[in-house]
Amino acid sequence: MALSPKSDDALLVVDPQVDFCPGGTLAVPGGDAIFPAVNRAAERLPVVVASRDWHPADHVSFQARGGPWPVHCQAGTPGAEFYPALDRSRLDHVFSKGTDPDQEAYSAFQGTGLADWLRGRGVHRLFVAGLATDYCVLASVLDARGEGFEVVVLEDAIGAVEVKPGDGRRAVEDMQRAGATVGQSGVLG
Ligand code: VGL
Ligand code: ZN
Repeated sequence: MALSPKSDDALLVVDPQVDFCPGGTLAVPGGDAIFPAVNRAAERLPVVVASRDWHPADHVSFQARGGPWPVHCQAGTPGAEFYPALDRSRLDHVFSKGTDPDQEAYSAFQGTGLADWLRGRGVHRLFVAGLATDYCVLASVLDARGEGFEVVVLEDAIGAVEVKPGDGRRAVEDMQRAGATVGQSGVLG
């Protein structure tokens, strides 16, 4: 498969937010290091969208409600903002997820209308970047495959939480098993 950009390509940047970067409440180690590759891909692809984790204060995934995570990406707070190194000028649309207090939503496709939006733009192949490899990137890639998109995961533009060591590698293997291709942002020229 030729990985050079085509007119029916898009880039999905999953949750490139302050709380998922060093200093944030749910930081991905080295999460801030993805942005040169993310911005490079965004410059080269004709359609660029981002998802954002956008939780209410009493979200079911928070430890106060018995969930696995500390408070993160609370809608409207500084931790939920896009990380400053992200070139937001390239974004055509932003999809908010996890907004229902009683429902977890790791995937950028869950309850957002993203699949129909992309089809409406004539997109067939989706490049995927963002945070975190082992949660929201994984879930988004699996849903993208389920929706029938070709998927290329940009390995230098993703980062894993690694609650357990090896979670990132296992997540990439799961994506490949689902039919995703893995490449580097450099393939885009
Ligand atoms: C995420 C954990 C909780 C993610 C979101 O964006 O990968 N991970 N909420
Ligand atoms: Zn979340």
